[in-house]
Amino acid sequence: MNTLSLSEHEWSDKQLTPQTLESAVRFLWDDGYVVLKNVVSLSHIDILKKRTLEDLETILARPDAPFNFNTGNVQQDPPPFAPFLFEDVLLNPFVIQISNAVLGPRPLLGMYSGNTALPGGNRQPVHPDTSQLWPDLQHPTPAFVLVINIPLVDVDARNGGTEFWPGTHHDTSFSFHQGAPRVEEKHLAQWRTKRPPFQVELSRGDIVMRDIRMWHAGMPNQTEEPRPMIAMTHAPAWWASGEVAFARQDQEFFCHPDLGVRARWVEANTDYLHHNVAYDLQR
Ligand SMILES: O=C(O)CCC(=O)C(=O)O
Repeated sequence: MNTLSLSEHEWSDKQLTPQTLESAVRFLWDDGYVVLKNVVSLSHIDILKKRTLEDLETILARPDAPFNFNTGNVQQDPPPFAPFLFEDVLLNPFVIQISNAVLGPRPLLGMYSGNTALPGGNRQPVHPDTSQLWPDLQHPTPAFVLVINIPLVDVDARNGGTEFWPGTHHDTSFSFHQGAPRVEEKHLAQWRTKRPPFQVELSRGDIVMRDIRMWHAGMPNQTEEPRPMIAMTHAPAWWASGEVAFARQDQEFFCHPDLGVRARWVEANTDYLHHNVAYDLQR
């Protein structure tokens, strides 16, 4: 795995060295992902995990629960208001440096959501979250959206570590401008011989950043415990993502010189558990 552990200096300066930054950019370009070890406070992770597991009951009680591809993976937003907003989650300085280096100055946060892998679920079909910008490109474009995942529990193959297909973000032979994002078996077979997929292993406190085009799949959670994981996106301002509903009272929290937010400012008690919808669901 492409893993970066930060030095004490980087920690105290809240600043990556040029060498670490270059490694992160190179990992994202070459393979489509990079893991930053131990960059979120565990006390923040535990607060978010507790609330997320409480909220899960409400989401699963919905007759229209927002399952992704199958009933083993549910879309779940973290609480989008204080006291659940943490700088090392939403405005992580290391993540912001990397996304500025990859995407250009001051990208926008365009999604604050998550995926919970439920005990006993099936695997998802392999998919990218967004296609190449145009079909049949001769050369891949630079990255235009980064997905930032933060697991709220330790993750490995037992509890549904996401399956990654490194390098596939540059495969311009697959695009889904029409139809579903599911990658067909003929494409998977070609990659399997060239560069087989693997399941990510992450500890609480780690962050994984990935190019949104990289193929991946949510995997079965074979344990008794749900596996919650936050998902955010960073993208340049020209990328038309949706808006994230954050509380008006928290506007100041999001003022940052190097990261904007595509926000819809709402009242703090606005319902955040009933707005996602199921995606390409096969029951
Ligand atoms: O939950 C995961 O591990 C990945 C989920 C995913 O890729 C999706 O729902 O699009």
